[in-house]
Amino acid sequence: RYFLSAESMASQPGDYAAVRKDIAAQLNKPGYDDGSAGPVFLRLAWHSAGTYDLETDTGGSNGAGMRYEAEGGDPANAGLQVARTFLEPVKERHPWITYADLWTLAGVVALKEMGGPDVKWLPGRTDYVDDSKLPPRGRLPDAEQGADHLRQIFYRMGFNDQEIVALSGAHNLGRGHMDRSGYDGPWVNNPTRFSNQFFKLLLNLEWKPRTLSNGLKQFSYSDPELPEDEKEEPLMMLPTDMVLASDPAFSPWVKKYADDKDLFFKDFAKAFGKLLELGIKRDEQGNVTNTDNVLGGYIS
Ligand code: DDH
Repeated sequence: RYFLSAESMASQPGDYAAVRKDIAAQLNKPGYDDGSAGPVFLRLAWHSAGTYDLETDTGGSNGAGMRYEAEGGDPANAGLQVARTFLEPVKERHPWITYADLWTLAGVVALKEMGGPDVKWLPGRTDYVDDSKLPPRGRLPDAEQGADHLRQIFYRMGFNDQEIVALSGAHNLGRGHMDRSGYDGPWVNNPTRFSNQFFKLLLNLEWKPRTLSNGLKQFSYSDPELPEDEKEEPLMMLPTDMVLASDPAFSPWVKKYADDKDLFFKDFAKAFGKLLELGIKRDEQGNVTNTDNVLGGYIS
């Protein structure tokens, strides 16, 4: 017989359902942004994985390198400590889960809770940091740049043009923060609900260039029909978002996803699942084989 104690809140190693539940419980954040930690969880998952380089097999979510200044202090990751702090109580309840698994799973759970598709997720990432696998800075995309840059960044991870567009649809969620990236505002009116609205607005609104006080350029839309006192917060697009609509190979996918939400959800789920697996090697049972560590994982 087990006696109930505070410890009974904790879970058995491997009980990912319990972790999922606790991540979901962390999403509701009244007073923070648009009331949800969901968007910043998704961005944490993406930035943890999006440093991967296929050619050198460096970077990626394995190792949770963002815990350290070299990666966590990258200006591209500004603000993501907020997400990591929100997840700390979950780690405390389930100390057996690695940060690398927790952060990627948080993205998957957040997406689903915000109305998005199921993404296939497998555990097994370790928190062992192999110095030779640490990504240099500059691996994540720079919003001020153009199509060549987007291709260079995403081809490096092994994605194609269609996958670039699908993944970029994540900007249906969340917002730019002046004190993080320097950009300002949400892409859509309901930034905590996943949909294909980002693509629809990208194609259908008249976006006006706007230079922010910090010198960054973004594109802006506010409804000209609304009287001054009813004006809502303007919507925004990054320069790299606008490129998706103008580039001849990207734009057909923008149109497809604007027209077909199911296709977008299916393609997003597939590409996001692939992103989270970059650099993780598994055997046929799904067990990770590149866990050359005894330090990572759970030490009881
Ligand atoms: Fe992004 N993103 N992202 N993004 N992103 C920002 C916010 C969010 C770029 C730049 C920015 C993806 C691709 C790109 C999310 C998910 C994803 C911000 C604002 C910038 C800047 C950050 C801030 O100020 O807090 C660029 C450039 C690209 C690109 O070139 C393709 C991808 C692939 C994803 C993904 O998840 C698959 C999410 C979610 C946010 C909202 C975060 C928040 O806190 O809200």
